[in-house]
Amino acid sequence: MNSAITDTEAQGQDITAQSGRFWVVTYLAITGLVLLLMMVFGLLMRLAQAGWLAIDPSLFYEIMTVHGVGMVGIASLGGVAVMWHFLARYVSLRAGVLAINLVLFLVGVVAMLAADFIGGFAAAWTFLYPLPAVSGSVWPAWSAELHLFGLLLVGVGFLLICLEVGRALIAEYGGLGRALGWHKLFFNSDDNVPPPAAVAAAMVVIVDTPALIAGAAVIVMSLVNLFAPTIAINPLLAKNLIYFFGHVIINATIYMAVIAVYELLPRITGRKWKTTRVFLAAWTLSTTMVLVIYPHHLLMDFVMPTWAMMLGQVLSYINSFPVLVVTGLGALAILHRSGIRWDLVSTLLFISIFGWMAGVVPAVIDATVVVNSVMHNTLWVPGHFHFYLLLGLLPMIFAVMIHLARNEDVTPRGGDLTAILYLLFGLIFVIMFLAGGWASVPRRWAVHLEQWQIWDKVASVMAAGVIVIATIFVVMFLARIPGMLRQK
Ligand code: HEM
Ligand SMILES: [Cu+2]
Repeated sequence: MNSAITDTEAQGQDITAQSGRFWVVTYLAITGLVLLLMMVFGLLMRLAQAGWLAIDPSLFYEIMTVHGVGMVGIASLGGVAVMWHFLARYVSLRAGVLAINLVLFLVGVVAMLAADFIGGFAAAWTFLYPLPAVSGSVWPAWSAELHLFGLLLVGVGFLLICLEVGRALIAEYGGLGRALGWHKLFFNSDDNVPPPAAVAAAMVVIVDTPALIAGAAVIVMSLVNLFAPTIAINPLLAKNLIYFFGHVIINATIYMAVIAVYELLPRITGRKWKTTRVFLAAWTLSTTMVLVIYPHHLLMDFVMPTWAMMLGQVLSYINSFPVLVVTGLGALAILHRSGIRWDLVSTLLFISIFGWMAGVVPAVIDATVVVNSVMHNTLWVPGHFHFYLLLGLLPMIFAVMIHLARNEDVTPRGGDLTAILYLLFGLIFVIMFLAGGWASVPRRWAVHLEQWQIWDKVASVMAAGVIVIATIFVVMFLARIPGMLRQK
């Protein structure tokens, strides 16, 4: 780092750090509130499927669209907040980008809410071509246009974040390869070795930038098709672009949020999370693989080239393991004989590692062609991704919220029972999805047969439990905001 910082520079950095903190807190507050709202929407869907609540099917699909795109969007916003908060200690980030992204995000969200709830757009967060334009007059073209336009704004905002984080990493480490620690990995050089937070951020920049560009490209193509229906798109190309975008974006949310594990467990236990060569190799491997395994979403598209499918299946098996293993083993190594006294933050972090690891198992099972031909489009799919998002990603974000609410003081203060209740409710909730999938209950159906509803009913009760506990976490955070902002 630069040792000759002048007073004005130092002052400038201090102000940047302060405004960075303001935006991170704002991001997390919005994340908490939107998460709760989207969870309630999820509960409404589950209640409708259980037969306990009458919802018009077209409203169900509107809610499903809002819940899907809303959760993915807010997971990204929360992930950015976590990444930014910790990364800002190592590289110099310009907080103004957070403000610009937030404006684009909020305008985009308002556009999508209007398009879906007023215009009736309900083509799911995957907006698969040509559905937006061919709704069988369920929704007018303007609502599809407005929704896609809103999504485009949100994507552009996140692209700006990626560019800024990429710029800061390059400025500090001299290149994205060096931010991934390649000089240490390949040449065993100990020169300015990036901390785990920077390695994860570099991976996110590398994978999210092309994903967001692919997403923007296919959104613009769909918009052109909506305005000029004679201009058609190759549907297979559209599907590839959409799933490349969607797959990478949702995966990257965890790669941002896991920085909380790398930063907080060491502070709690007083031990360092070292950037070893094994750690670096794992992150480099996952960086490349996460980009090429998206065809596991197209395993039933027989027109896809066979090699792409084989790549999708085989690399899906391997993809998650490197980072999962270094994170899981790294956490165990840090915890082993550390004399840790469990409390809310550490328990949430531990749950998050479990939820992420365990949630990957049903995902990998589904990425197998013979299984996929049975499980494709069943509730198995929401089963696996709710597993690692609800029990992997969210606990990481909640842990950071509570950590900030406690003024970053890591003295154990109890509260682990609340976290365990969250795990319990969440686990049974996702198991109900998996059980439905096991019995071949289709996903994305507003109306369920009576014999499926037992799982829907149990899931509804558990979802209510999850919402209560999540509300406690969010309120703990919101209540402490004035104190957080007053702090240096
Ligand atoms: C209390 C918590 C939650 C409840 C009750 C809930 C409920 C639901 C339900 C009922 C569906 C539709 C399943 C179907 O029949 O196909 C769904 C879909 C979905 N959920 Fe959740 N969910 C919750 C949390 C989350 C979280 C935390 C995320 C991500 C961070 C998430 C992301 C999604 C996505 C992406 C879809 C797919 C929508 C689609 O098929 O287009 N959910 N959720
Ligand atoms: Cu995927």
